[in-house]
Amino acid sequence: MRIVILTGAGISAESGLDTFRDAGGLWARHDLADLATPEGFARDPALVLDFYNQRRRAACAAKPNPAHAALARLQKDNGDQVTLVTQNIDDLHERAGSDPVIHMHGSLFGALCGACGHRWPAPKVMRLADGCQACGAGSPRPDVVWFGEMPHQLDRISAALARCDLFVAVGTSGAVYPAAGFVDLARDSGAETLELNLEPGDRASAFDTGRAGPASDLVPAWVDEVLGR
Ligand code: BV8
Ligand code: ZN
Repeated sequence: MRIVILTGAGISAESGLDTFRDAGGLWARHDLADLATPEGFARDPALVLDFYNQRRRAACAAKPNPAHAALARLQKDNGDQVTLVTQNIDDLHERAGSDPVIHMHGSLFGALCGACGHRWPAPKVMRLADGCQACGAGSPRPDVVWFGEMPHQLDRISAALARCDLFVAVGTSGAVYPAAGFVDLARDSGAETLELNLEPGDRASAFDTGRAGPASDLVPAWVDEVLGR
């Protein structure tokens, strides 16, 4: 059975990482226009670098939780039948043993030069003064996808959605596109769709089935079911 899994910030919540739209979440405390758009970065690059330095520090201090571990187990037992796509920019899926992980919105652990497109591993703390290693231009940015920017590997994701038998969304509010539309692509290609979330997301009605609860309970139980089939 070919499975596509899409994870969001909710899968890392029990590892202590902030979500965006829950009470007290990142977008409740910050204006996403200042921190997660190219315009915001152009206006105040130091503010944006600091925001991502803080999140990189938090991600390094966090540990994968049983939900990450269960998805890694599923991937190990099912090889190329499982396509894991994450909207998250932390590395908890990798640290739980998942491989490959499609980071459609980029990663905290990558740096990108806006001038020449060069990419390199991000230092723990990114500073404005650290120019690009290839062209020397100033203000390199985190290699993440901001609002208005093209997410990564969409053709690979769409191809997997077009031929999957099951699409599972874990811990995502379904508020941001094109990720929020993946359930429609999966359903249109005849796949079964399942939402695992603390509470129903914005696209809950588009899923065949929804289970409510914390990811660290729901995901291991669901993986046991799939592996037991
Ligand atoms: C683009 C990276 C052009 C940076 C992020 C229609 C089509 C296409 C685009 C648009 C469109 N309509 C509007 C747009 C523009 C925009 C958009 O969608 N805006 C929204 C606000 C309306 N989209 C874009 O700009 C995208 N690019 O459109 O390019 C294009 C067009 C078509 C096709 C291709 C390209 C780029 C968007 C990417 C922005 N970058 N993050 C960073 O991390 O700083 S967005 C960020 O928020 C995440 O990456 C994620 O994508 C998004 C949603 O976050 P979630 O992960 O879902 O987290 P959230 O807090 O919202 O929800 C948490 C969930 O977890 C909740 O449901 C909660 O109940 C649950 N939960 C909590 N605790 C637990 C739990 N679940 C289980 N267990 C728990 N313990
Ligand atoms: Zn450069």
